[in-house]
Amino acid sequence: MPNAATSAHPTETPALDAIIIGAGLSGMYQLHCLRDRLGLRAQVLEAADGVGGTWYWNRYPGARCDSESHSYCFQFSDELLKEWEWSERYPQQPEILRYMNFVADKLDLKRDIRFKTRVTGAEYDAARNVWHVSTDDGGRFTATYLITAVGCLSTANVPQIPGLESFAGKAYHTGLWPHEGVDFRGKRVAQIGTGSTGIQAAPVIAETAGHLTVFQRTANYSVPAHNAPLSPERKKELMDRIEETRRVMRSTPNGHPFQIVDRSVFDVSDEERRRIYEKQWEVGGLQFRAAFRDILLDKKANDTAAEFLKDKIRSIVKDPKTAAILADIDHPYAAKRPPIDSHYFETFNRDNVSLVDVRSDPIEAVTPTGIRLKSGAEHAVDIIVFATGFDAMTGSLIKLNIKGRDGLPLAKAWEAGPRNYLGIQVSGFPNMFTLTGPGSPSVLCNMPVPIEQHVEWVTDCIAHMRKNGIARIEAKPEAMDRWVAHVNDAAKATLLPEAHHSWYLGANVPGKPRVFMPYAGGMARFRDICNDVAAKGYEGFELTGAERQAAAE
Ligand code: N01
Repeated sequence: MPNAATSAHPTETPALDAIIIGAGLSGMYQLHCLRDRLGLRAQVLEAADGVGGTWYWNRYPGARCDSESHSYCFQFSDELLKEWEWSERYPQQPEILRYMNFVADKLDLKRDIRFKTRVTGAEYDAARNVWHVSTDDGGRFTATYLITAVGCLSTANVPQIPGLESFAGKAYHTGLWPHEGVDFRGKRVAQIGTGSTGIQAAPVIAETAGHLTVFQRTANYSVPAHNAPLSPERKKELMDRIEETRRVMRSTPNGHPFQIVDRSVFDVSDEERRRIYEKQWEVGGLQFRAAFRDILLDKKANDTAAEFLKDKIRSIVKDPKTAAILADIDHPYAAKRPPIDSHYFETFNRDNVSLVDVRSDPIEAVTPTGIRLKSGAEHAVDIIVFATGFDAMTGSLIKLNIKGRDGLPLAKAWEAGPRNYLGIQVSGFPNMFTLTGPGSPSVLCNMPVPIEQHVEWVTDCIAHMRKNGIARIEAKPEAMDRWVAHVNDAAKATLLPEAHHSWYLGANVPGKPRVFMPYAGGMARFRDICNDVAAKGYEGFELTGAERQAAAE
């Protein structure tokens, strides 16, 4: 990277208005907004050879969205909504990838996306008020605005298990799945991890594997998805209710198309509560937690849901020892991202599936032939599937090697955990916007909703800057401090921090600071806060006019 203080740049005019890093949902929509609404010169840089982000990389068996298909798509355009038809209640990865290509083609986005181009560094040049971005193919780009659209769950977390490099079989991480697929037929497969991904993958792997051994460190709840094809009647109903769905999604704390019922767990009798949980179990999916308003707020209320779900595990899984390990859950229900499944617990009733508790007997090493536990027990396998999650929310941003004013690395600014304002801007990094960054509601929501909100807010902000001759926007340190405190308070008002092994806290990556990263105050509230900030002239941001900028140089 050029040193901002000393390097001479041949051209004084920035070649681009904006560089957007990533061509997932957020990068695609940001490009559309900046290019087609504001008329700016925007370029997307994308490491993959296609659009899709998460849905490009996560091609593991069983990969599908846990949001219902009609809500997991852009809402900003009726035309896009009406021209696309989902086939199932929960769309599979290939269908979502097709949808994203449909959107990219429809909006003619691909001509401004440079594929197979990985960003290796970005540095703010204070003298010229531009960002210089370098890429792995030797590319150099300069732009006024730097917008990261790298997703929250895109840096694979492969545990550094001693001996892994000696493994003679094949090892795969679910988030970096080979495009040609993996043939499990007749193979002995180890799956490490039982989060949302592992719970989706295990039943599908078990269908063809010779034997599947699931290595579970933290037992997890799951609710059946009850996935099914969408009938023509249901498709029509969803189409007729576009407006209503959109209204609900914008008003709920998590951006899903269902309301949380406004009643306490303790407003009803034990019998009535049981009946309600049974009904929610039949409805299936993430909606289970919406049965009462206090499930994620009050431990005693949560216990009722947790006990119901543990009972379900014990009733489904036939072997009592396996059932006991699966139901030995140490955190409140939904304090970790709650998985939903298609026959996950039933999978443990198959003859070719076994469960290993690596909480009581941890994995000690990978050997050339399999996995060895601390007790000395050996599990011979041909394939290891790491469903071990991601260096979430901060990993992909830090990896970009971003340097702000005076060469301050983002990694240094976030040494003790992420600090920003509204999840979108970091003091010391002017004109840089982090879409769905830590401190935003993002991962606690149905993602397209926070994505659209963040992109639209950034677009309005940039439009405001250009209209008013503002050269630079930067979060004030005190606004950032207040936001970080507010994010902490919002998390503490819930049971979310009680899941000590959660990636929300960075606990899944050794050495990562334990900071609750997403904003738990709810999407609707977040939207109001952001709108209010903008209405008050971007309160909490330092806005520098072009003249002041020139005088300062
Ligand atoms: O990852 P996770 P994921 N030894 O971090 C275990 C989203 N998603 O890929 O809990 C043994 O949740 C780890 O154990 P522990 C969704 O937001 C969305 O499943 O750390 N085990 C855990 O069991 C989700 O939350 C969809 O003790 C080890 C598992 O690996 C997020 O992605 C679909 C280990 C990791 O679970 C991440 O889910 C799927 C080790 N060394 C996922 N290291 C949609 O629907 C880790 N584990 C859109």
